[in-house]
Amino acid sequence: MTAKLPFEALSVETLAARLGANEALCSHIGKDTSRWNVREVGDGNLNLVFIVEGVAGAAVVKQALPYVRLVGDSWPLPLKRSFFEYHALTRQQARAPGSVPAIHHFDEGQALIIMEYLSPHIILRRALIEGRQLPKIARDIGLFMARTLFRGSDLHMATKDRKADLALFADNVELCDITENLVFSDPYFDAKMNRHTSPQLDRIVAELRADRDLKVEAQRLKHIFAANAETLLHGDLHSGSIMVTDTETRMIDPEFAFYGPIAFDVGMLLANFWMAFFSQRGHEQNGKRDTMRAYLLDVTVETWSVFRTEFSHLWRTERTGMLYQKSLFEDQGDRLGAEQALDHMLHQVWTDMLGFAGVEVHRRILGLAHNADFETIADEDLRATCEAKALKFGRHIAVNRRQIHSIDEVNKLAALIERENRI
Ligand code: SR1
Ligand code: MG
Repeated sequence: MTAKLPFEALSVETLAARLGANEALCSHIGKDTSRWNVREVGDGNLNLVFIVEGVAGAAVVKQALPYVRLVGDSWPLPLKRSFFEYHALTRQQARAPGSVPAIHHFDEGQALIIMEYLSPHIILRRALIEGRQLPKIARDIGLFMARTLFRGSDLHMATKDRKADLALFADNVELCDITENLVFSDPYFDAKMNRHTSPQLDRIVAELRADRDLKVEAQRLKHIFAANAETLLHGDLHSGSIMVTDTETRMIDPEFAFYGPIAFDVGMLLANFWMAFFSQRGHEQNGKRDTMRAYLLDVTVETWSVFRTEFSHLWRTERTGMLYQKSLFEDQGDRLGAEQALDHMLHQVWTDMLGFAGVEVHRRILGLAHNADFETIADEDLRATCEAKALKFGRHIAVNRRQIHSIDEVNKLAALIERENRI
């Protein structure tokens, strides 16, 4: 038996020596390490990401660090997030084949995953900032969400398997804690790591922190997030966790995976499309972005529609779990009962999705982890104008979520707020 080596962070200089004997990596890129070219490309908040190219191909080596990369070693974070990422990727691949990168190797002790190098894919957020209209994202992401969220729940899984998975992912405590604080609480008080475009947004920030209805709603959503262990979530499904070409869409980075409410992934994702929409005004140096704005709203409509349609299809064809059993409905000739229950469930997902989207918008403008959509707007007054509109929109959909009935209604509001001259 080989002794387990203590964890050691990789570097561009050490990677070839450390992984030169790794069979999985060598089989994908070639074993002549003298021909390996290693680049560190991680631009996320948490991990190291290397692209390793050899004579026979390329691969990605992702390694967790024992702290939050964005903040430094003053904020320790367990390496086990790599374990949860690996297990989430295997489940997502089984439930939505072809939607995530292929895994070549996982080393739990070194917290590293060797996986497929996606090329010429780029991060979706970057594409949207550049004004690129990707034709397939709404369909691909809508299907991914419906398939993973339905098939990871008690609607589909054997309850014994779901409970085992629930227990496995329940240990992803520290990453849940990040979301619980950063998304649902920090934006609404003077938390230490918060920042915002100042002084332009100071007045609005004070108003939001004094907004009782908003704070009650944010805590209600936090309660749902923490207590409603419905399905295995991606847990961090924003446009920075998706890689695209015109013809392909792949979801990456599910290290925040845990059992939570279906509506969370959907809300976080749509929030990032709405933020891309509100940020476009800041990216008009080379021409107006009217068609890009229209495209982004269309993407939200199509994503929600594909999600609903596929979720409904799976409900009718794969409802094999312990919830809403067919023995109570279809087997008694009561198809209507099953459809009624489906409508109720989708209505709940819709209502909660709006709430999660609202608070996601707020935390990306007021909290620690901001979005490049707004951050790359160099003119601070212009950035603040875009951000203020997004904040207003987020507040409306979070607080009024039970009174909003369609995505067209939401998008009409977004378009109205976006065209306002005063903030
Ligand atoms: C301290 S981590 C900040 C954020 O980065 C990740 O991508 C998650 O979105 C998290 O909330
Ligand atoms: Mg990430």
